[in-house]
Amino acid sequence: VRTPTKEDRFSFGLWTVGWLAADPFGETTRRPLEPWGYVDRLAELGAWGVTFHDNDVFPFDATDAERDRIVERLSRACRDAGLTIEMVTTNTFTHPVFKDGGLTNNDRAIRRFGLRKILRNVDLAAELGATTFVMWGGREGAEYDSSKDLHAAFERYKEGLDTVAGYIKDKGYDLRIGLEPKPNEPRGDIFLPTVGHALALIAELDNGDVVGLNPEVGHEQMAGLNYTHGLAQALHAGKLFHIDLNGQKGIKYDQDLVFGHGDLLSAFFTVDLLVNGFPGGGPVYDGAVHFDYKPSRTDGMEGVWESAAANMDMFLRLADKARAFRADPAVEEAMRRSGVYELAEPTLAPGETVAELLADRSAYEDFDAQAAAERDYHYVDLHHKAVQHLIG
Ligand code: 3MF
Ligand code: MG
Ligand code: MG
Ligand code: MG
Repeated sequence: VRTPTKEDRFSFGLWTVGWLAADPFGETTRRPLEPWGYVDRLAELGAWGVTFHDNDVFPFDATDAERDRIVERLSRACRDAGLTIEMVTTNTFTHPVFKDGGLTNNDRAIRRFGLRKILRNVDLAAELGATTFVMWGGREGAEYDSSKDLHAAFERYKEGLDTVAGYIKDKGYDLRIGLEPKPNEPRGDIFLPTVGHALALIAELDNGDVVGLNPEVGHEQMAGLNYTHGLAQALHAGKLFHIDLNGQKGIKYDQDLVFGHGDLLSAFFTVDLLVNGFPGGGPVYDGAVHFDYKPSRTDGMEGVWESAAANMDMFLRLADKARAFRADPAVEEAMRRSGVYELAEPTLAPGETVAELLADRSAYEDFDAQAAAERDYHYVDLHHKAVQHLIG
């Protein structure tokens, strides 16, 4: 497998390689570097971009002067290393002021503060040339159903998103918002738990044209859902703006394993969709290949770089295999036999009206459902060919 290059558009959150491995039961196991201390090594490994939360870079209570100095230092380091700051996001979850959320906090003054923190960071994102602004509302949620007027919570979420999106448009920033769904953790229940929930709220926004999604592998899988299907529906809606790739083993806490180190078969089909697109054509993802993983607590600093490289290696290996899978004539034939290409043909003939469908006796009255039910779709054989390509 070749080594990654800038053309692969791999990017990493500073909070990924920079995770010091404190968990709810244990202290940190690694020592921090300065934010710019991660940049050179990522570039050497073949990354193209970096992303960060405001407070991955400067403290929550930094003065404006401090903030400017630190941001300038980071942006210079990125420029020198040839790395693009492609996405910026806001931390509205760590400080205790956000313990009941930012945009949906019961406390109005905190909601106004949260909105201001996000808007400040929109300006910073635009200034640094980022094109995606992720919003993960990790504290927007509840443990107790008695604690929230849920209708009001969705109204306030909508108000907050519309305010941020409207600001981006008024300023003429070349920036789009990517909402990041997650079902739980840290809240018992987080609002916008899945891709589908987020798409539904986006459709209700006044400024929804600049609002889309940043789905994360582990987050959909924590809800027991199929990540590739989530990506596909976001693409179908024209809303797949950004992705968080990582690994997860089933319905449990957010593991943030290396991409492909959780559900490998699912990762194969995710990469198949990202690099090959839909079999019958359709929208293709053209954004960054962004990793949101955590180097394991049991790894030291060398392990951090090994695991960062493993994410890119995994993606490249799966991309090779997915391309070989689709290019294999036996697979093409199996897909044909399974009817995969037939689904792209509209069910009604071009220009056909419902009245004409109702008048078509062959579609119903004369249709032999018993005979049609005899069709063997051979899906297992097709899937086995995919698994054969995957394991080589
Ligand atoms: C939490 C996450 C977040 C988001 C980030 C924005 C801390 O489970 O995945 O990472 O990805 O806030 O991208
Ligand atoms: Mg996550
Ligand atoms: Mg995760
Ligand atoms: Mg994430």
